[in-house]
Amino acid sequence: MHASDGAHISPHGPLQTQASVLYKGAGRRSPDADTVQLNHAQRELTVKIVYYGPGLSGKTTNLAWIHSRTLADVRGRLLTVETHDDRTLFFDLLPVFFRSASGFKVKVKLYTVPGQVIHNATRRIVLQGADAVAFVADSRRTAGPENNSYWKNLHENMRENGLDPAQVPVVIQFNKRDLPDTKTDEEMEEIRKKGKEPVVGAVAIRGAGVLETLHETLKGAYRHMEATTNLSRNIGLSEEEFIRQVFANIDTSGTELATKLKLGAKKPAEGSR
Ligand SMILES: Nc1nc2c(ncn2[C@@H]2O[C@H](COP(=O)(O)OP(=O)(O)OP(=O)(O)O)[C@@H](O)[C@H]2O)c(=O)[nH]1
Ligand SMILES: [Mg+2]
Repeated sequence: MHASDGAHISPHGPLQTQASVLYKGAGRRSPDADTVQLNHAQRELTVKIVYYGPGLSGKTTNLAWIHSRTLADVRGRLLTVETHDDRTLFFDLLPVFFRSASGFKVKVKLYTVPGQVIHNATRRIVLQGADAVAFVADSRRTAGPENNSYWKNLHENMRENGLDPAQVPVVIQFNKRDLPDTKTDEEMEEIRKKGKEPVVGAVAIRGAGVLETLHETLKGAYRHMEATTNLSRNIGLSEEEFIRQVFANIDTSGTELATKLKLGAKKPAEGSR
């Protein structure tokens, strides 16, 4: 378990329960629907962000850090479904809510996929309807082939779900930069220049780069939703307000993002470690 107040569904519980949680939480859209989940009648917008990547790259660690820094009254519980040795079995889910100035309830749902090879079907289901993806890679040189294989796997699963890899924004996080024999900053810069994806370096166990990755991913999600649904006109939500409202509820103190967004320090989240 990564979060003190997170719900833990036992992997040994009744299968029925696990399956219904999985499908209710992750499969909220039909597989081929690449449309933003906007409910005008209920004045609700749901934004789905998926942390994807190889096993043990640090996806759950990213979510646990965000959870520990998010004010308790705007976040839901960190739901984790994992094995005894802390491997994600189905997914982790952290919901964060705010109300826009125009009166829409905005739910940002952060999911992780299970990285173990055998769980590909689950990865594909959790990826359904993603508005943006944070691809968490291990920076160590030895992890290169694994990162490449999961990068391909991400694109295959996007296509399987009717998501166009050219349209869905992806942010690349190179995590575990505290370990020896990692890609150099220059190599990361090369990757940044070659591709269209933002690239963020991270040490997720210390929180370094975690909020920066979230920020880039949310920006990508907003722009994608704006292009398909015109949120600014339809619900009066600008990119500036979207980003400001999310980070108004997260303690960014001591992170590079605080300087970037010129945010003041906030109270740490209740129950944060
Ligand atoms: N040294 C170091 N270890 C890290 C870092 N981030 C995560 N870890 C460790 O890597 C291990 C795996 O982290 P998780 O967050 O569980 O990885 P995951 O990607 O969710 O793994 P799966 O659920 O199996 O897909 C844990 O022991 C973490 O403490 C980091 O930045 N540096
Ligand atoms: Mg995990």
